[in-house]
Amino acid sequence: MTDLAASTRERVTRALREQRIETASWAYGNSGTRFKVFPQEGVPRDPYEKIADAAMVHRFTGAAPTVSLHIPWDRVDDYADLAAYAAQQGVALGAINANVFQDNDYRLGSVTNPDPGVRRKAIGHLLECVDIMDRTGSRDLKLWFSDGLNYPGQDNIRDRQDRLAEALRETYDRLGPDQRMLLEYKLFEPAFYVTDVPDWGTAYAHCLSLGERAQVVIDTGHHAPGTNIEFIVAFLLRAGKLGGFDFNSRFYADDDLMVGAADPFQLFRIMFEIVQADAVGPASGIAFMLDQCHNIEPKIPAVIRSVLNVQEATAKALLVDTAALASAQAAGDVLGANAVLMDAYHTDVRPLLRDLRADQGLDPDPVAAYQRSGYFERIRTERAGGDAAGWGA
Ligand code: PSV
Ligand code: MN
Repeated sequence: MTDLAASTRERVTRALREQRIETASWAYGNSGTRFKVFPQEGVPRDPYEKIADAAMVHRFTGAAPTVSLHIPWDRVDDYADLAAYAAQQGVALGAINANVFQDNDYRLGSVTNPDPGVRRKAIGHLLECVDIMDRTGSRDLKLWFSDGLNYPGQDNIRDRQDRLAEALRETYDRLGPDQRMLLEYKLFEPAFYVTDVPDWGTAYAHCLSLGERAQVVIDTGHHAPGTNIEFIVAFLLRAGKLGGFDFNSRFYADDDLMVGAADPFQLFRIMFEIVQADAVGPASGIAFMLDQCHNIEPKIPAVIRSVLNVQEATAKALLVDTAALASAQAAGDVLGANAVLMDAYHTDVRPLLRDLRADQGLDPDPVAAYQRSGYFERIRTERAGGDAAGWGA
């Protein structure tokens, strides 16, 4: 990277120092597919141990200072104590993810269920999550609904939208002045015919009518193949409605694999939209979260790898020569404009990131440093007894 101008280097590293990536508590627990969960050694047995693992990711990357919780998987008696433990470990608690998809009552939906009693129960859980946010100091309530239909005629699509709007309204009105609601969409699964929040347009329309503290979250795995995700990013940024990302990568559906693994170029294009809006740093209010499961690979190094993948895509996006791009665009120079973007994408930013880490007092190679640290050998022994955390705990 010796050929980078000092001013470019300075600009890029300044932005990268600001970048914050939130890891997910469930990424540290056992996970799998509906076919098999392969248990791993050293997996956390409770939310405290998940936080200890998240703290290791931050210790080696310097870029992952918060961890998202999932209720009820991360339910504890004393959330203030959990927050204090996190602070002691050098991290903070991030978004609270509600879960209205795992109770038997939710077979026909949660907040859109035809039964008002089930709807009340689901809304009660959403409100409980806001109570928890008050105690953890979390800013964001992240909502994903599995609600939907499998068969035409199963329920009234419009009525379900009304029920959804009512539930969102009641929850939104309970938020404190510094709290936000992030509404996630997903094309399909578990519902196959209709999903009640299937796409960004539906999420956006609900957020628009709720108010400014309701924003859309883009889970990169929740689209049809071929969807242009960076268009969605650009649109929501322009509308001031992009609340955050759930990063992961997918080959087919909601694969929840390491971000940047399947299509690093897509991640670069997404981050370029963020860079153009000057939205990399925390002042933008955009939560850059990971929503991944590591079913066959070791979990902590996989989360570290994911953080590094986001950093690499961001560094490349920051390297785009925006002046050259603007003049090529203004001149209608199609090939020239595309070449400016591709030049940045093809730059090897790993030396720059290694230098940045050395400047920050970090090991230039976080995965290797983690592997040398002896942490895994310690947790594999210490956590040998007890029940490993997983999707249901
Ligand atoms: C299910 O698709 C999901 O991955 C959603 O994306 C949520 O964010 C996450 O689970 C946790 O509830
Ligand atoms: Mn998600």
